[in-house]
Amino acid sequence: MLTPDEKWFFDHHGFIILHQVVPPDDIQLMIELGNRWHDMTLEELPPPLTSTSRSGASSPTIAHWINHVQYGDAAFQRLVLNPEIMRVIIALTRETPCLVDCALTKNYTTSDDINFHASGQDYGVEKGEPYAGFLNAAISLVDVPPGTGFVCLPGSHKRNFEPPEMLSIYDGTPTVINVAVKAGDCVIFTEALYHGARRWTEAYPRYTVFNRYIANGSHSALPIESHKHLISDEVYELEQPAVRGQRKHVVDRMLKDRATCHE
Ligand SMILES: O=C(O)CCC(=O)C(=O)O
Repeated sequence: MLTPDEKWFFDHHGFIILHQVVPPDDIQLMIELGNRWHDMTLEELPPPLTSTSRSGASSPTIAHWINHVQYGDAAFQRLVLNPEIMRVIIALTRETPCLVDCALTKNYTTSDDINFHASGQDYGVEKGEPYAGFLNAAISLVDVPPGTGFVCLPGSHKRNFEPPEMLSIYDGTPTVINVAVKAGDCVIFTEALYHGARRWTEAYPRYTVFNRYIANGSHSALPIESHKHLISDEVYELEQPAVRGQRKHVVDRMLKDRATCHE
């Protein structure tokens, strides 16, 4: 599922970049939906869409996100099941992914910086294969030029030592990497990696879909039983708890599709 070069890159850096994995029509549609939903008040959002960033607990200038967008349109479900992204997610979760979040974030030039943070320490190499217990697939819907957007401390996912406290997201290489991407690119990173985001600089807003997956267990937010009719059976199954050693039908189907493609 992962090439030797990809395994090396992910193990070394804590992230991997997949180029041009989303069809342009879907990118356009997701931006249009983003514009519509981000202009709505919390009460106007079509259920079960919501925005935990607007609960009042966060800074008003935080880069706002809309949660559960996969229930809002099939384009986000296609992204959740994107074969190229899932190829990497399936490999890194040891074939037991559970989708725990699907959020569409909009950054303006006035949105706050996001300082370095990380979640969990669930990263390792087992029998020569990299494993990550908590993954984020960040799909950019717009071009993100150098100097703005995603940053990380490469290698920090190994957590052998904690990073110095004084590091800034504006520090340069070799300590801090800033990842420039094009619309349709996806950065998959382990949440164990220290990461953040520099202030947005462009005249157009930055749109990113963050699809988060875990390799074991589940999250209380998903699936949303009252609205399961809005998602496909495969997305619903992907939201079911992940159990080590128990492969979901959707994963079986995707592995079979890949095998057929390579026959
Ligand atoms: O905006 C970004 O690229 C980083 C977002 C982030 O730090 C997060 O989702 O935890």
